[in-house]
Amino acid sequence: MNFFSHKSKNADSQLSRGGLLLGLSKTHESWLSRLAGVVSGKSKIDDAVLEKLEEMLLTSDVGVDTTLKIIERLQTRAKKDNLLKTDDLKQVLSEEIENLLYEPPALSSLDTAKPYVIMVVGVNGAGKTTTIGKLAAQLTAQGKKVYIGAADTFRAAAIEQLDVWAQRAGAALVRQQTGADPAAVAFDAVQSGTANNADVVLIDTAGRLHNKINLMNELTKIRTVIGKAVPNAPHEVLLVLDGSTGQNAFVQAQEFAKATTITALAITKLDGTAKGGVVIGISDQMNIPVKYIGVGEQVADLQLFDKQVFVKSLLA
Ligand SMILES: Nc1nc2c(ncn2[C@@H]2O[C@H](COP(=O)(O)OP(=O)(O)OP(=O)(O)O)[C@@H](O)[C@H]2O)c(=O)[nH]1
Ligand SMILES: [Mg+2]
Repeated sequence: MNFFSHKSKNADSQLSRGGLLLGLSKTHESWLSRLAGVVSGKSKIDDAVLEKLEEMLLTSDVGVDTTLKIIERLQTRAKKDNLLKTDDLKQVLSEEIENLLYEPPALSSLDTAKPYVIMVVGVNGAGKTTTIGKLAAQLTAQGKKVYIGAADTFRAAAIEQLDVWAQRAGAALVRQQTGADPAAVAFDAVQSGTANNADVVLIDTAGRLHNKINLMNELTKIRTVIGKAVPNAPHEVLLVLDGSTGQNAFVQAQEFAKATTITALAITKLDGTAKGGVVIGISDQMNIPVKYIGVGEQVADLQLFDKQVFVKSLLA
């Protein structure tokens, strides 16, 4: 079974019996109660209903462009079928949202690239280290050999935090002292992962803002150096975004992608917020796939993004 394939529904414990993500329940409740307001007293989906729906989506962190796209599609459908009932709104809305969401193709490079190197980046506190810890634990549980590089040498407690995750996961941690050159740590990690026949190497990096040029250049340096240890690595540069910041996460994704190479997105902390609608806007507007979502603090709460499960968890 390949963790990187959507065919393997990992971490079933996070799913309720109906196959819904429990961690999205805050967003789910908010959407359902607001949708009830949108259709209240109406039996047909008309312009007034769509106007209210537009307002609801806009204030649910879906974002302007994506909201307008959804409303336009619903308008077209309502025109075609002027008996479109408000009872069907949840169903047609689910269909249109699902059509917008981009699901990354299953990656086969984990099978071909050994080690498969994932470099994890993002702003301070977004959930990088936690995401690495969860990923490491899920991978080792699947029998993969995992190496982790502690290339956040900036924050004092960062290496210890990662060490706790590595030990829990049964992954090897490659570290140096606080203040060491992060590119050198990343190089060491990839090199020793290669020498020890690791399947996956995960590289943690320090939190940084996209507008700090020197810090962005540091990421470029780390990436280049990793490529010297293993050709074509890193195979994935994963940007971690804090989903509970709503539209702010969206802006961060755009700005980070402008400042450096990003190949995949992880959106975390969706359990603590009703702002989960942001995943729809990010998935629709970015040319980078949302690959993982974080819906809690346990290992199983990092999930491969599955658009059907996601939409069902919002609207069922
Ligand atoms: N509820 C919840 N908390 C999360 C999730 N992901 C991360 N966290 C929490 O967010 C906080 C920050 O996580 P870290 O992994 O340390 O974030 P980081 O990006 O590595 O932070 P820096 O290294 O300081 O930049 C921690 O308290 C995590 O437990 C999630 O999906 N759900
Ligand atoms: Mg960290």
